[in-house]
Amino acid sequence: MQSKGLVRCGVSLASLFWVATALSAQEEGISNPPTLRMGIDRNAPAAVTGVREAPGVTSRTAVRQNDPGAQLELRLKQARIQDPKKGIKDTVWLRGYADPNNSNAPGNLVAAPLIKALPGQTVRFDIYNHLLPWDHLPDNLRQDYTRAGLGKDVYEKLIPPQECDPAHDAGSMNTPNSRPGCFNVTNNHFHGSWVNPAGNSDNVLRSLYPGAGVAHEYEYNIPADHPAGTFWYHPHIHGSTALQVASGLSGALIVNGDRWPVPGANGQGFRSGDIDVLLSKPDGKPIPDRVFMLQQIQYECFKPDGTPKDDKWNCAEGDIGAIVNYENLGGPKNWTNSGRFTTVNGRVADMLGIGSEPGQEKVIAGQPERWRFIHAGFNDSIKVQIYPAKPNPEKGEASSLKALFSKTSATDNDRTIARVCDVDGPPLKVFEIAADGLTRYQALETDARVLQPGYRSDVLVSFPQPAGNLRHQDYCVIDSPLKGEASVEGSVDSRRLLFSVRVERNDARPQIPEAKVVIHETLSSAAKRLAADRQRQGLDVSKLPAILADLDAGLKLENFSPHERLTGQTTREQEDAWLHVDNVRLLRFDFNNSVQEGMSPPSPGPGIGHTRFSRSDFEVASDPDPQAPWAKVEDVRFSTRPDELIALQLGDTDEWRLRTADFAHPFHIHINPFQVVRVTGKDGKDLTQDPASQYFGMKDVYKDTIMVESDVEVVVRSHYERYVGRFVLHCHILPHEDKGMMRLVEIFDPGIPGGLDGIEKRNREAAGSAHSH
Ligand SMILES: [Cu+2]
Repeated sequence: MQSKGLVRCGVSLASLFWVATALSAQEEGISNPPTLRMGIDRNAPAAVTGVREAPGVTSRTAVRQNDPGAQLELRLKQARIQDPKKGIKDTVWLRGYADPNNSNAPGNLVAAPLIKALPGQTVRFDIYNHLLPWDHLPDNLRQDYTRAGLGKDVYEKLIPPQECDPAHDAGSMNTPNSRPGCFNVTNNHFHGSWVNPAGNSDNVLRSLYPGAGVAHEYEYNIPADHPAGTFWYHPHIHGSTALQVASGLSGALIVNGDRWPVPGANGQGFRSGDIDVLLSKPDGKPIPDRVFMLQQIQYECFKPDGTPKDDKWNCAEGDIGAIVNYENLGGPKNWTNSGRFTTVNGRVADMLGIGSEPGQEKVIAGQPERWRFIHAGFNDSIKVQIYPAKPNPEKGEASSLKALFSKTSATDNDRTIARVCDVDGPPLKVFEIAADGLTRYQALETDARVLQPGYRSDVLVSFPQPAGNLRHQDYCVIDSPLKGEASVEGSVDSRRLLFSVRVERNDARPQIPEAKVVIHETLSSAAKRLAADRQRQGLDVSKLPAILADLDAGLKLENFSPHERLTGQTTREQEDAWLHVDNVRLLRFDFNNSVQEGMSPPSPGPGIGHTRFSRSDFEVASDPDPQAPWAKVEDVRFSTRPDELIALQLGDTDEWRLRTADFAHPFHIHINPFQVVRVTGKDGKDLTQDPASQYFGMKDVYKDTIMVESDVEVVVRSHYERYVGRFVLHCHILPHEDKGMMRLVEIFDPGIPGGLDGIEKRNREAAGSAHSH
């Protein structure tokens, strides 16, 4: 169909050749990352799996032999990454996750497998850490590496064995003198998910040492009332997080839901629905659902024998790309100088809507799609904007953006974008329905989404019909410049192509209305269709009129937003009425001067200061001046000392006032998300109302990660529900976290005698007596 259409319209031979090439090469074109094969859930009741009815299968061991379940194998993995400087693919060997159950998954992808989950499901998988010295590797891995031309000498240069004494686990890695190291030790974090932080769930204080055949079992009990949305997972071992995430160890975690909003018990309140139910086509099937893992893999080049090259950012034929330590990892200048690109599902400047593999469905004009962006890097803030390609900017180029950008270096990107993408015209409008995976109260119509490290943004897009008789129109999805103080790079960068898109003519609907109308129509008709289904089954549909009225009133999604408001409805006066706030917490990032000292143990080092006012203190004390230097706040590097623990109480709602003493740092806290109350600039201006600010449209939005610009106060509120235990908050510039910009947090059950004051007092006393021994 595709090539017939092209022939009929007389598109140039060059583009025909290119399309044919793309179709024949299985690994060309952007597709969703492969899904982790979950296997039989050996802990589920027999009725679900049928396993226990199988003859001879009676014990847990037998079940395991029969079906090993989901596995993530951490190992050195070969990937091929396009280097547009030279227009060739580099061979890189990185710490990566393989899915041993899915041999069909493209082997050269750096992105980790996508994990799909449902509310109420327990997600179980085993991590095997095979980052072992050569002589301890399982035979099959040693054979794999040898076959791929990687021998013992080179292998041990790429992942040198390191002394990581288990006795020092909580010590050497997690004390005030902590420093990066132990790059072959790992663990796992479900970023943004609301789950148990302890045991073998979302426990980032756990250490998985390398060991052949050792299955580290993870069990994530996704509660039945967990919101559906876009989350992600990555290792979170202190001292190694940045190195491992920079190697591509991050994957999407998608929670799908099919809940329809219904009134609460006794008619009080309501149970929110999942936005997923509104995102279906007239035939009831879901609209295209694209996942974009944005990774920043800053590999260096090594000679074929594994020795470092002087020209570390230019791999020649036969060279090996790898990330071996922190020496050249991260840092604004390093990233820019490296010429590396943000990869999208492991691809550099590739194209969406081409190819014929599963997951490479075409993008059709006027058919809405859900795009889930996940910022899994830390080197570069990303401002996503979508522009049409210019019509025939130069002979042949209009239909081969992919070919053009696969050979356009980072430094040439800005010029080439100006030449072939219509960046002088308006960008495409997108509709953000969820921030950090959590459905907004109202979709935000915008022409740009700023993604900071750790952020997610779910947007709905609908492309217009290609002009004239053209069969397709291409688009440039670019990373536009951000001002320095708004970004992790700290300086204005130039435009880069993230990926291009081929949009096909919609023959079934010649006249396509504007995107807002298409999206409204899609959501409303899905609501009506599903309500009719429910009505036939005798299920509650009383929310339908409110849902439709909300959609009519500017795509409001009140019934699909999973959290209740912790803020006053609109005004500062209402917010300040302290209706729900138990504690006010001041928190400040402070990098001090260690940035110049490299990664040797810096002193005093980056840290996060924190101080707490209980509600009663706070009402007596005067409102802390948002512009004051917060002299009382003590900066503390990551530590497990009890007196430096931030103690929270289950059931409390706290207000967090976030600031930075130097440059911008993204704040992230595990387990419970927070609601943005206000973001105040230096002049007292509310930046959530300023279209030029990255905070625009963020008022009342729930998130788990938020950039704290210098000269800005970010005020958020969080309610601690269900889960007690220890976890962390930290800067999501991961090398900062590894250097100590992280704090230990613990949620305690309420009712402890003396409350939080008592815990803090006891912790101080415990630390005092520990020191005197
Ligand atoms: Cu930071």
